[in-house]
Amino acid sequence: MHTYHNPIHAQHAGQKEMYRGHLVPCHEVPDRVDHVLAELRRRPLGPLLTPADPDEAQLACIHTPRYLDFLAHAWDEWVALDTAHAHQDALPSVWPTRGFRSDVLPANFAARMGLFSYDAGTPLTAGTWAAARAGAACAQHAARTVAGGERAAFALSRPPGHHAGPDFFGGYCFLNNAALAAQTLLEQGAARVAVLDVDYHHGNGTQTIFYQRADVLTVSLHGDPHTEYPFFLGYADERGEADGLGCNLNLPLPRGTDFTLWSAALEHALTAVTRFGAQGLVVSLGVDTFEGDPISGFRLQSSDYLRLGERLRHAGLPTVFVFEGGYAVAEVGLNAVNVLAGFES
Ligand code: 6XA
Ligand code: ZN
Repeated sequence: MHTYHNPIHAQHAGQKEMYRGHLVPCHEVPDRVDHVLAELRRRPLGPLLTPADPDEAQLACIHTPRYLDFLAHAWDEWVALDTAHAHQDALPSVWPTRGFRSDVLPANFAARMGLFSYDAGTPLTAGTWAAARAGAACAQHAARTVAGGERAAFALSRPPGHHAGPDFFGGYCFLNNAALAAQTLLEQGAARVAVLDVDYHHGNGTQTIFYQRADVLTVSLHGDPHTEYPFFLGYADERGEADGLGCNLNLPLPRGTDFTLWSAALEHALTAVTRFGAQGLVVSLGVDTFEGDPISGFRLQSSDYLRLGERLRHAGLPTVFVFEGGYAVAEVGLNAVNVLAGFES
C-alpha cells in the first residue's frame, strides 16, 4: 500500500485549545503522525511518498473561494494586528448564530474567524495553511494512486479534515481531506463513491459537503451527538436532502461501545455502501475509538483494528484511507497501522 505523508505537518502545531471552558495544551499534536510514520517504518506496507502541490481547482470545488482566501491570509492578518501575535495562535471567540448574517464578510478579523469556524478548540497557527494544503495534496495523490489501479493507499497527514465543511474549520480540521479524496475518485472516473467515517466523532464537515449530492454516500459511525462532539449534527434522522436524499447514513453509538457492538454497526454501514453501488471507498480513519483515547468514549482494543482492516478488505473496493483523529499518542501508530496491515493481510 502506498502511503502519502505530509513532510511539513509539524508546521501546524497549536499551543492551546479551549476544552471544557479552559485553555489546555492541544490534543492534536505533531507526535501523532510521527508515531504512525515510525510504525510504518517498523512494519513496512509499501512505499512512503510525499506529494507535490495540491490541485487548487479541486480545493475550490470542495471549499468556497472566500473561505480559502481567508485561510490563505489569516495568519498574516493576525500578526498585522499586533506583532506579539507572532508567538500566539489565533482562536475564534465570537460566532454568528441563528438569525445572524453570514453573507456579509466583516472587515474585523475576529469576526471573520468566527464566521468561518464553529468552535474555539481549533487554533490557527503560523504553519496551518501550509500544513493543511500539503495534507490536501496527500489525500488527492492517494486517491489518484487508487484510481490508477492500486487496491489501496493511505493519506497520512495532520491537521485532520473530516470536521471541515465548505466554509468552516473546527474540530482541529481546516481542509476536508476525505472529501478531496472522494472528489478525486469521481473526477478520475468512478460514478459513485462512498465515504465511511470510522472516527469516534461524527464527520460533520464531510456530511455537509456532500449532503445534497447523489454521487457520494456518506456513512459515519460515531459517539452519539446527544453527548459527544460535535453535538449539533450526526443524528440518525439526517438522511441527505434534495438529490442527496438517502445518501447519508449516521450510526450514532453510546459511550462505552465495544468492538462487538461497533462491528455490528460497521456491517450495517458496509451493507449501505454495497447497496449504493460505490465504485470506490474513502475511509476517514480515526483511531480515537480506542479504549485509551483521552477525549473519547468507545472501548476498541488494538487487536480490533486488525479485524477492521480485514473487514474493509472484504468489502472489495478500491480504498483510500485518510488519517483523522486518535489522541492516545503512544498507541496511535500501532492502532492505525493495524487497520492497514489487516487490510493487506
Ligand atoms: C473537541 C473535540 C474535537 C474532536 C476532534 C476529533 N475539542 N475529531 O477527533 O474527529
Ligand atoms: Zn475524532
